[in-house]
Amino acid sequence: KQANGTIKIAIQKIGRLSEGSLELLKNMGLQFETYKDRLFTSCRNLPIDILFLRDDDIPEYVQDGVADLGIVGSNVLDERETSIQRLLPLDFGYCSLNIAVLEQSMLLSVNDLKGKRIATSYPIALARYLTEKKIKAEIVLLRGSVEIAPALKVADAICDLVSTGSTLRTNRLKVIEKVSRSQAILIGQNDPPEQKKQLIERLLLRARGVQEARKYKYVMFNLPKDALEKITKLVPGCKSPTVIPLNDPRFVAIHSV
Ligand code: PRT
Ligand code: ZN
Repeated sequence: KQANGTIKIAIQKIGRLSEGSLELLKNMGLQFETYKDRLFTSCRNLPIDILFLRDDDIPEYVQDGVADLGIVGSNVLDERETSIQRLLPLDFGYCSLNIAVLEQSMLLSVNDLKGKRIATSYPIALARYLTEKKIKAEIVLLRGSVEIAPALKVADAICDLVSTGSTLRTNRLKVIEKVSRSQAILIGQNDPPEQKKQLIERLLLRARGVQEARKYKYVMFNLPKDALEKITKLVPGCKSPTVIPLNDPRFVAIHSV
């Protein structure tokens, strides 16, 4: 009976989203072990399996129902025609898809790209952007090492993800346009199986809880009693802070969210 109801969550095996994905699942209260080279692991405390996959495969796995939930960069979804649900942005894995050219290039904006060649691994997002801007340019599809295309004269510009910007700097490239932004996102099926709906809802609730909790801090400290009025204005808490008397009557402790 449990086998049917087991939820499968697909996350990236090795890469930029792995750590954030594992951290989220742990913070959601899932208890599991991870070992290098394992393709999946089962949770000890809930009927949940975690699958470790290449990020590019995750949308298909979710769409086909092999996985019930998945974590991918929204940029990966933007490149696909999959009918899946974007359930929750996860606030990690931030990057942006940018158009860049060699530092000494005369190309200064998207308008200068008419008739030029732009190398990218993200042809759909780029084509959409160019259409929007009414620019006709040639898209050169590369699967990797896009950043070296201008130096090799394979392209006049590139359109690639940037997070720290160090890859661009190393390759003497500068950004001239921002195409889109991306972050990790929790995805699910459009119409999940009936017997799984309840657990999926519960997991989503927990994921939202983890997201919410990240916005708050719980602080506690001691202070002289006569500073209390001033301090409560600074740390008002959700409703009002908890104030606890100390053994020394001149001081109190304050607890506040
Ligand atoms: O093996 P698998 O296919 O799973 O891994 P992958 O190599 O395809 O993925 P990975 O780990 O590189 O990226 C996974 C996801 O992380 C992407 O889909 C994005 O949503 C997100 N992400 C965030 C990034 C970056 N930042 C990023 N900077 N993905 C890729 N990059 C690349 C970029 O293409 C460029 O080559 O990193 C380089 C630039 O980085 P900076 O830091 O030098 O600017
Ligand atoms: Zn990939």
